[in-house]
Amino acid sequence: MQWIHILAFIFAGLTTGSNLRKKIIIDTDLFSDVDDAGALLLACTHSQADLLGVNINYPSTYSVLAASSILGYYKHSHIPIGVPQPVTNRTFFDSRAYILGEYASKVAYNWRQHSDMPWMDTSSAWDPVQLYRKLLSEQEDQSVTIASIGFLDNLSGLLSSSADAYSPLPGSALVATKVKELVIMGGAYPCGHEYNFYGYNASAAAHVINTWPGRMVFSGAELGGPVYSGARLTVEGPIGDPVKAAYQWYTGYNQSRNSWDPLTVLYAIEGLGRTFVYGNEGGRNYVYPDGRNEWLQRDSPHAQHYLELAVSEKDAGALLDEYFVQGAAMASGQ
Ligand SMILES: *[C@@H]1O[C@H](CO)[C@@H](O)[C@H](O)[C@H]1NC(C)=O
Ligand SMILES: *[C@@H]1O[C@H](CO)[C@@H](O)[C@H](O)[C@H]1NC(C)=O
Ligand SMILES: *[C@@H]1O[C@H](CO)[C@@H](O)[C@H](O)[C@H]1NC(C)=O
Ligand SMILES: CC(=O)N[C@H]1CO[C@H](CO)[C@@H](O)[C@@H]1O
Repeated sequence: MQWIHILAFIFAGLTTGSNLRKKIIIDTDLFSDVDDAGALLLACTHSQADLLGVNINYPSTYSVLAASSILGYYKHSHIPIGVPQPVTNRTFFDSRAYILGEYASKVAYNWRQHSDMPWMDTSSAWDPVQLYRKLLSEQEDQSVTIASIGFLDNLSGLLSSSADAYSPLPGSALVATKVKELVIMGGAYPCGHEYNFYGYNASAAAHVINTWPGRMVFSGAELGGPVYSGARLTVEGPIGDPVKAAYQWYTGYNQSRNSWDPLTVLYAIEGLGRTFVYGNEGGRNYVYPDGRNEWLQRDSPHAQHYLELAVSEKDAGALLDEYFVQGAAMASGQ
């Protein structure tokens, strides 16, 4: 695995402080799975990422506060966070396997000194659609990458939005003008029935995927499912790191987790690089009303792709682990 270390260091060195950094907005549930926390670690610490904002798409107080604590810990407290109101106080409980542990409330509370939201008070969070409209309107045309690693409701709201103080463009035109690429963890390829599309509001998923006026790249269940990461962070990560703690609470010490979301964000930041290839030639994704999806051999006005790994599953997991451990070490000043 030595080449991975060397590569990651070269990459980090070459790109630090460069203006090649990708402008990224993350739309995350940060609730039932810990891989969203790994994805946020990447987005905050990867030298090629310029995080503009984070929208939460699961309406839990703890998801918002956990995001605020994590961003604050990684010195990104200036990054705005959006959530649809009203929020509930729901927490995750693993009623399927009774193995996975809840982490969002614990990260939110124990790192609350890093958050700029008062404990249990999310009233300063943005409305997600307004936040999208503000952030997009401030950026150059075709410059923003959105990484969707949860439910699609906020993005559906963005597409349906009207002109406002931020932009005279309706949502769809604003997206077509400002967004370079929408990267989505959801669905399965070439076809399947995956949670992010059916689990919350399948109509919102269908609306976004079937009508998005620009380029889309998909990361399916089969991409990140067999790639495991996180164990090294729980062993080697600095003691005060919130994402290390989140993985420890969720999976346990030296245990790994599937890498759906961090792989998706890695693609959003680095593009294909050495890690990914496109799995399709032409065609487009289609989402049915029940959240099933299928790759249709039908032309699309904007390029659509789904991702496959260009490296082994083991090497992809090792690369993520390397980024987690390096990013966490850097953030703690080690
Ligand atoms: C969530 O908990 C806080 C603090 O206990 C309480 O003030 C608030 O009303 C609760 N929110 C809901 C929706 O129950
Ligand atoms: C589901 O999404 C659709 C499309 O965005 C929206 O019209 C509808 O109100 C949403 N339903 C719920 C229950 O949020
Ligand atoms: C972590 O787990 C790996 C294998 O799963 C093992 O080789 C290693 O010794 C463990 N490390 C610690 C510190 O427990
Ligand atoms: C499910 C969900 O959270 N959807 C929301 C996305 O954002 C818009 C406005 O910001 C809300 O009205 C939706 O309810």
